[in-house]
Amino acid sequence: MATKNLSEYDLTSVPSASEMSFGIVVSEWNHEVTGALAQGAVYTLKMHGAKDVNIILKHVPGSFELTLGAQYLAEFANVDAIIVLGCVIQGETRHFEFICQGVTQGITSLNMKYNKPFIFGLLTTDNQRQALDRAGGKLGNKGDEAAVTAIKMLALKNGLTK
Ligand code: DLZ
Repeated sequence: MATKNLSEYDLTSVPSASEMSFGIVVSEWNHEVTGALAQGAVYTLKMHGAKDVNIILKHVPGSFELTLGAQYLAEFANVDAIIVLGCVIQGETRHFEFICQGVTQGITSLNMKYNKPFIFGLLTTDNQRQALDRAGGKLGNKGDEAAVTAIKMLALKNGLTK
């Protein structure tokens, strides 16, 4: 079981995001959790220099729609990286598995198709408590981590292509 704040990181190890642009797609399902993830992601991008004008945030109905929402942002908004944020909580049926598999495969494919970072910020938990612990609770905020990952992946790409 995770026992530490997983979002703790060395602030100085994160490159500047001042010249980067980001799309964020947020699922409305479990909005108490996903809203906190989104808040963390936006806060962290801005803390590392991203400008408001370079952050586009859009909502989709559920986590299953994150993949297409992310593809829309890649096609129709001129952003450098895209972060998807959702929360799937295990229920009594196998729905959970299908959504998680669908999003995982979908986001992986988008990374390859567009050759740009699509960051996987999907919580897949047994219950709401575990989700809240990872959305600004005692185990940090996966939205913060997704933001840092997006910045680092763009810096990697920029370092190789510019
Ligand atoms: C239907 C459904 C269920 C049961 N559970 C969740 C969930 O825990 N988290 C989530 O983000 N979405 C859930 N959904 C909705 C699906 O993601 C999707 O929106 C619908 O199946 C319509 O495609």
